[in-house]
Amino acid sequence: MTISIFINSSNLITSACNRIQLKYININTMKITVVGAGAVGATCADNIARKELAEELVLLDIKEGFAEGKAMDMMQTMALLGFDTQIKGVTNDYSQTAGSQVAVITSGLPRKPGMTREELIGINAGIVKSVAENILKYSPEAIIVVISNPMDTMTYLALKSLGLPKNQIIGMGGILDSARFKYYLSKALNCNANDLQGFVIGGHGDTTMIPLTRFATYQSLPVTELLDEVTLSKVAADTMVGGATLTGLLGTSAWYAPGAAGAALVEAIVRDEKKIFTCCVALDGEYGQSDICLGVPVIVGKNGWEKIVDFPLNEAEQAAFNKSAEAVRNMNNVLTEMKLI
Ligand code: LAC
Repeated sequence: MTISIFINSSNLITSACNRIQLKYININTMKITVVGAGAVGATCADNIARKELAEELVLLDIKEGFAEGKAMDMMQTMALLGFDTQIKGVTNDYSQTAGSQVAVITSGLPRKPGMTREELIGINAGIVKSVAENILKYSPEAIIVVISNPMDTMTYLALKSLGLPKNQIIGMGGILDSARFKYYLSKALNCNANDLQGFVIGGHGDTTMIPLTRFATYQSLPVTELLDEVTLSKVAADTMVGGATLTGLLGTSAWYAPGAAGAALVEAIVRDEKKIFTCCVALDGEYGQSDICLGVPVIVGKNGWEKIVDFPLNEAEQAAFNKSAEAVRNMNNVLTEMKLI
C-alpha cells in the first residue's frame, strides 16, 4: 500500500514537472507579434496569452495608444487568470517586434453587413503588404499567420511579396470555417461539437468554401448516416455564410472564433503539435492546383505548415475546388493590377 502510494505520487510529480517544463520552455523562448489590435487581433492576443504560448507578446496597431490600451487591459487580467505572458502594446513601432518567431496579421478593415470579404481587397491589400514587409524587416525568420481579408488573396500576397519559404506563410481561414462547420453540425445532431470531426477546404469566402460533409464524423460515425441530405445541405450552406450571418448580427465581422482560430494555429506552431488543420497554403500541384494559396488539410508544427495531406476528392468536390480556385485566382489578379506583386 505504502509503495503504491509512493509510485502514484512520484508519477504525479513527474507529470507535474513535465507540465512545468513544457511551460518553462515555451515562455522563455517565444516572442509572438500580433499586428492589428482591433477585435480579432486583440482576441487572438488574449487567447495566446491565456494559453501562455509566449514569453513576450507584442500587440501593434497604427492607431495611437490603441494597442497600448488593449495590452494594458489584458495585462490587468494577469492576476485574475494567472498567465505569465508579458503583453506589450506599441503604436506602429516595428522595431519592438524584432525577433518574433510567429507574427499574426489581422490588419485592415473588417466587413460591414452586406459586404463580401472580397470587397475589402482595395483597401486591405496595401495595408497587409506593408505590414508583412515591416514584420520581415525585424523578424526575418518569422512564420506569418494571415487572418486579414480577403484571406486567401492576402496569404498569396504575403507569399509573393516576402520571398519566405512557402511553409512559413499560413492563412487561418479553414480552421475558422471548420469550427463553424462543427458548430452547425452540432446543432443539427444535438451533440457536443467536441465530438465532431469535419473540415472545410477551398477559399475563405461565402461562395468559395467547401464543407466536406462526406468526411465529417460524430465520434467515428459518418454524419451522412445520421442526417438526411436536406439537413446536411443546410449545415453546409449555413457554414458557408457563417461569417456573413455574424456580420449581419454584429454590424461588423466576428472576432471570438476568428481570434481563437488564429491562436489555435499559433499554438500548433509553437508547441510543434503536428496537428492537422485546414489552412490556406501555397499549392504546387496538390489538389490539381498551382500558383495559388487555398485551404487544404495540412500538418502544422514548428516549421509552419509542414506537409499537405493530399487525398483524392470525388468529382463534385474536385469541381467545387476548381471553381473556388478560379474565383480566388481572379481576386489574386487584382494584386497584379494594383501593382502589389
Ligand atoms: C470571419 C472573418 C474574420 O469569417 O473572415 O468571421
